[in-house]
Amino acid sequence: AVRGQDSLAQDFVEFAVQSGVLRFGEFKTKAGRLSPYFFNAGLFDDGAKLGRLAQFYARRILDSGVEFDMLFGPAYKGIPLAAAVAIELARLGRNVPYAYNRKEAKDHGEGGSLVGAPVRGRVLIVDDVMSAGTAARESIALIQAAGATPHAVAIALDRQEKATEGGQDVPWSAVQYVREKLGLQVVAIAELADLLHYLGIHAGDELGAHHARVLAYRDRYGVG
Ligand code: OMP
Repeated sequence: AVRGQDSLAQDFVEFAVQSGVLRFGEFKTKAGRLSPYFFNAGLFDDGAKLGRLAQFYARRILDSGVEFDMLFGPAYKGIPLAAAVAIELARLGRNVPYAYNRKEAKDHGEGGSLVGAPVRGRVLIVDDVMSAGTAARESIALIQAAGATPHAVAIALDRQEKATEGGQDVPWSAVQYVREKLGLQVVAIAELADLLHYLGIHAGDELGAHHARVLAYRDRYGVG
């Protein structure tokens, strides 16, 4: 698909910018890169925004044709995402179980680190952003340890940048690694190319000023 002209992705980038979720400036990423943009999904911080976000995920998931038996939301940011997407999918007629993990295993009460529906079958992980891929690997390991199959990942933004291994940049992105090496389907509402397309369209206004900086970042850390 020609992602730069993907209208769902363009609508999503606009929604993220207007919600203050996608910001421009100087940000340090988890992998230690100085990025001219940052996507903070925690700022979809009211019911209307979270509901609209869930609609974007659900449409992408259903349009992709990806198969799944349940949703999994990795702590912490994936938890409200998986819950909201589960509600939206049910509203659209596709009711599936969902589960999430806690970061600290409990030694009393229900015990264990997984909460919600039993983790089994083909699991669709719902997460926010994939950059270098550390978070995705942790979720995959958790699902495997529960005896289920990590089958696919749905994210809001694929930053399309080089993954890191042992602190070194490698020439493929985390999404490419998860798709090609781990064999999971990855569905993203938008990717870096969509953001660049959006900034290109706004070349005349104040957002246009960020276009060159994001292009320079892609030249340094991006993948094809
Ligand atoms: P990886 O685990 O390296 O793929 O990075 C993904 C995580 O980085 C996300 O779950 C966030 O915690 C954080 N992040 C963002 O949320 N937004 C961004 O634009 C960039 C990052 C990041 O640090 O790379």
